[in-house]
Formats: sequence, C-alpha cells, structure tokens
Amino acid sequence: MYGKVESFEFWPVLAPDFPLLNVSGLHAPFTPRIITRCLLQDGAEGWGEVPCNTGVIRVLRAVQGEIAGTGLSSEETKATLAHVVARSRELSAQFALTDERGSASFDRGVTNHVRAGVQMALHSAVAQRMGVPLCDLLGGENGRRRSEVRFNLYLFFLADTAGSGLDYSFARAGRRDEFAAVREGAVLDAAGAVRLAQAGVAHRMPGVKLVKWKLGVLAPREELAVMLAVAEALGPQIQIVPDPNAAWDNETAIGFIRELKAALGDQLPYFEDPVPGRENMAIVHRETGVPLATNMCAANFAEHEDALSRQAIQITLGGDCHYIGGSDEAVRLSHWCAAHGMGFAQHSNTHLGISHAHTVQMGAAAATQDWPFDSHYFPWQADSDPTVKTPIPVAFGGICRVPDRPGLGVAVDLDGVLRLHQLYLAANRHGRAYQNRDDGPAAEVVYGGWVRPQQRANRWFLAGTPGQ
Ligand code: GKR
Ligand code: MG
Repeated sequence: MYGKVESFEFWPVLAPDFPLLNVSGLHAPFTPRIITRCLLQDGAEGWGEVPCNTGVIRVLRAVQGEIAGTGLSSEETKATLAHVVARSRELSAQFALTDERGSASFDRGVTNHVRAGVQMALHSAVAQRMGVPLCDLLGGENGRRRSEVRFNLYLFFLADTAGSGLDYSFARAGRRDEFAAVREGAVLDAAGAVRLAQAGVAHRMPGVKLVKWKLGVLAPREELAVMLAVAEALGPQIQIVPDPNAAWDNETAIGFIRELKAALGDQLPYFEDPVPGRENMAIVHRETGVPLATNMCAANFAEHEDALSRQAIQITLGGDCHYIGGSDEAVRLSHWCAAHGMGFAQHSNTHLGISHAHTVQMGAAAATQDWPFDSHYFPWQADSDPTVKTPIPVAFGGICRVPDRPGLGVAVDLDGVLRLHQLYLAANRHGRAYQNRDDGPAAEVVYGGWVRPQQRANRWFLAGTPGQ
C-alpha cells in the first residue's frame, strides 16, 4: 500500500562562496556539499543536502543500494534510518573514518551527515507522495506548528583577496546592488562593517530584527568597537548577536560581554559561543548574566542534558538538520527544548537552496521558534545558486513562508546540480582541494604564514598572522 523506494542517489557538488573570515581560517571560493535524491516507485521524489567530506561519500556509496527497495510506512522509514546509522558506524570503524566532531565549528564527522542526507531525501519524497508539505509530515499527528519561519541576517568580516590568485567570481556573479558591491571588497574595520550591515538590511533583509556577526577574527578590543559601531548605525530596533566561535578565554569573554551589554542593553539579547566547552560557558554566563547560545558545546542530546544541568547555555542552535542527523531529529530537539525551558533556534553553514528549504520546513514543524534562525543563504549563496528553480524567498522582516506545494516545496534543477557536480570533479581531479571543508588553505594563501588556532594561545584569526 505504501510502495517502495526506487532509488537513492547523491552528487558531491561545490557551492560558490565568499572570502568569509572566522576563527578557523578563510572560506575558499567553493565549499563542498552533497546533494541527495530519493525516487519512489510511483515517481515522487525527495531531495537532501548535507556538508561533504570523503567519509560521508564513502558511506553513502556503500549504503545507497541498501536503501533502494525499502518500504515507506513510518515504521519502515524509521527502520531504514536506523539501519543507515548502524551501517555508517560500522563502516566508519572499518575504514578508520573520523566519525567525531573536529575542532572547527563546522566539523561533525560522518554518521550525522549520512543520516541527515538520507532522511531529508526520504521524508521529502514521502511527503510529496502524500501530497503534503514536508513540515506537515515532520510535525507528527498535529502537523505543522506555523507557516512562517524567521531568519536573521548573518554577516562576516571579509578578507582582501586581491592579488592572491583565489577566484571568487562564481559567487560574485549575479545580482548587482549595493550589498553586492560592498561584498566584493574587504570588510575588516568598523566603517566597512557598518556599510555591509546597512546594505545587507536594505537590500537583502529589509525589516530584519536581528543581525548575527561572526567574530573571532580581529583582536577583541577592535571587534568590540566594530559591534558598537554596527549597533549604533542599525539602531535599537535591530538586535545584534556576536559569535566568536569560542576564540576567547573566560577573562576576555567576560570583559567583552559586560562592556557590550552595558552599552547595548536589550539590543544584545544573547551571545553565542564566547568560550570553548560547557564548563567555561557556565562560568561566563554566571559572571555576565547574559544568556548564551551554542552550536558548538552542545550538539547532541546528551550534551544538551549536560549543558542544561550546568546552566551553560540558555539557547541552542542545535536544531540544524545537517548536524543533529536530520530534520526529524531537529524537531525532536525542539520538543526537548520546549519541555526544559531552553530557547530553540538553528545554526547554518555555507549551503544551497535545498538545505534552505529543509530549514524552513523544519522550522515550521518545530515545537517552538524562539529566535530567528541563522542562514548563510540570503547574504551569501542565494544570488549564485543554480540548484533550485524556485528557491523559498525571504519577505519583509526576514520571514520565509512554507511553500504551498507538497514535499520539500522547491523545484530542484538537476542541470544546476550536475553543473556544480562537474565543478567538484574538476577541482578534485588533480589537487583534491575541495574534498573536505577546510578554511586553513585559503587563509595560508592570503595571509602567508598564518598559523591555525589550535597551535597558539590567542585563537582569533588575526593573532595567527605573522607580525601580530
Ligand atoms: O561558516 O565560517 C563559517 C561559520 O563559522 C560556520 O562554520 C559556523 O559553523 O556559522 C557557524 C556558527 O554559527 O558557528
Ligand atoms: Mg556559532
């Protein structure tokens, strides 16, 4: 009665990117992703998108034939996903794959991504077959909780890459406006940051309520001045949330947060990952009284339990389908958060329109959406994304509406996917430059002699450049 999966396929692709700076380095001109597709016997199709690394590819290759032919009742899809997880763990051990979290905020091993890539494609195909938007399936008995999901505007410092030989022209092609113009140059000081923020609000997210800024790049005192300038330029109706990806020690973080809170009051609603580890996060929260959020120190259910008992975080961005193992798991986390009084939101990495659509569907199904979700998509990837014919647009206030279509709700452009797949194949044919995301090599090219944060005391990006 439910039918079966006809085939499960996947394509590693390269997503065009900008020279964004963070504590782990500099984004290269492309970021590897994997697009997954599930076709059902009756012709329904579903799509997924996850971060790419060689381990994920190896496991997906091994299990793809085992997904074909599986049944589609909810018990059967659960069993398929449990099988995929078990196989991924077994294969990771057998091939000695790193199935654990790495030190960069974007590293999450293999099995979470494998499960997410299969779950997203499988469930969006089932929803399409049932004739309902994915969020109605993810929401369980009562379906979706809302039809509008809120996003923040997520901005970064940008490196000056002129003369480096790195070619960011793919991402830069497309829409021309003031934001695109500012985005083409370096943003490394308060004046540049104010220009980027103002142009971003005016041209990408009018009416947005919250701007997130990636710190951990300049020395903390300089970043404090930048945050104060951006907050003043945007005005009190737009909140600011900094995220240095745990680049600081407790003393630096406590001083920074106290000073910023004293100046901004409610314009600083919470602060993201100032320091590494749940123990340090608990200390910084206790000393500053400012709510803390994370996508680093709590990424699975056990870590959330521990974070709650220590009062290390008050908000989680752990509702990220790609890192928690799928959008069903993200929705499950949202219920856990609602039951335990923890704020729920979601984190984002460089991604394309399929991931964006899953984020919207997950957000609509989640028990709560306490804070706007992060999205790299609108400021960075949307303008050059060839993978979806009808991306979910962002409306006034950073709002994305669930499309009134069954399944994932976007029309995927297979030609566009294959174009980015060809880029992946061509880039990795000789150099293997883009098999795993790594922000170190581009940093080394642009800032000759740059030293990775693991090898120094002051972890912010510029402290790793010669002469600093
Ligand atoms: O893409 O540079 C980046 C971000 O730093 C990303 O990797 C983080 O995982 O956006 C993320 C965050 O909130 O920490
Ligand atoms: Mg973060």
